[in-house]
Amino acid sequence: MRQRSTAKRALAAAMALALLAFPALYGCAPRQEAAPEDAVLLGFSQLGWESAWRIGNSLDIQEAAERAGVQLMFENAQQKQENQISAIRSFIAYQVDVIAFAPIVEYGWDTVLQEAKDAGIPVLLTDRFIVTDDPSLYVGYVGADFLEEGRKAGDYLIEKADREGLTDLKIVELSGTLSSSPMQQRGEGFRAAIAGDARFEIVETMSGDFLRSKGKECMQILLERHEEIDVLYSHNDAMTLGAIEAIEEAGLEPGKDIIIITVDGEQAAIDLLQAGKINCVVECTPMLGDIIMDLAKKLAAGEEIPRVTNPEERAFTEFDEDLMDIAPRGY
Ligand code: GZL
Ligand code: ZN
Repeated sequence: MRQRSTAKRALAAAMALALLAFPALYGCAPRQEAAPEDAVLLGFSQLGWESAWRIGNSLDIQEAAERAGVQLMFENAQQKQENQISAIRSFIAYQVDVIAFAPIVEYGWDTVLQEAKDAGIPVLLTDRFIVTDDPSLYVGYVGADFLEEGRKAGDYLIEKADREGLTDLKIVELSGTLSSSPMQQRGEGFRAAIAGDARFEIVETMSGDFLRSKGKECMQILLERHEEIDVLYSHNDAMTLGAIEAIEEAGLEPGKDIIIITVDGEQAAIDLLQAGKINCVVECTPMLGDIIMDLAKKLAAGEEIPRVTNPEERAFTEFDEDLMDIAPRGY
C-alpha cells in the first residue's frame, strides 16, 4: 500500500465521496459507503456513455468496487481523450494506489502514463488497448479479445453461406470509433475469417462511432449508395439498432433481406435475434468490474498480474438450439 500522508488520505477520501455525491454526472453510481480505512484507492477514468454497453460497464465497475471494499474515484470523460488525460493527472495528484482506464483511442497516452510511472502508480488498461513504444507504461490489460470477436462474426457468415448455399454476398460494415482498438481489431478479425472466400465482398465501410444515431445515418447513406446489400456487419449493437431503423424505413426486412451481424450482446440485440431481425450477436461482456477490482488489489499489494486477462465470450446465432432461453443480459 502506498504511504499517503494522513492529510492526503483524508483529502482523497473526501474527493472520492464528493465525486460519488453527483451520480447524475457519472451515470447512476450507487452511493458508496465510506470504504474501510486501509481500502485500496483506485482512480478509474471511463471514456464516456455512448452505448448501453458502456453504461453497463460503468455500473458494473461501481458495484464491483462496493463488493470489493475498494475506494473508487470514478470520472467519466464524456468521449473526450483530453478529459481522460486530466482525470489521470488528478489521480496522480491524489496519489491513488492504482489507476485504471478505458482508453477511448489507441494513441496519445505516453506523456501522462510516464507521469504515472514517475509517481510510482501502476496503470491497468481496461476494455481497450493503447499503442505505445514503451510497454512498461502499463502493467496489464483486462478486456475482450477483439480479433477473436471479429473472427466469430466472420465464422458465422461462412456457416450461413454454407448452410443456405449463398454466394455473391455484398457486405457493408459499420465500424466503431476510429482508431479505437475494438474498431481496428473487429475489422481485422472479420476480414481474416472471410479472407480468400470469393462468396464475400466488403463493398463499403463507414464509421458510426459506436453511436445509435450515427449508425442510422450511415445505413441510410449506404442503402442509397448500393443497389444490393446482402450483409451488414456492425461493430456494436447501438449502431445496429440505428441501422435496423433505416433498413425498415427503406421497406426492407432486417435479418431476411439483409443478414445482420452485430457485436456486444446487449439485451436489445438478443431480443431482436430471437425475433429474427438479427442473425448473429457476438458477445463482448461489459461485466469486467470484479476482475478489475481483483487485479487492482493485487497491484496495490505489490503482486504481479497477468499481462492480458480476457473474459470468456461466445457468439449467439440464429442456428443455436438454445436461442429462446438466453439468460437476461443485464445491459
Ligand atoms: C468494447 C467496447 C465498445 C463496445 C461499444 O469492449 O470498447 O465500446 O463494443 C462501446 O458498445 O461503445
Ligand atoms: Zn447478392
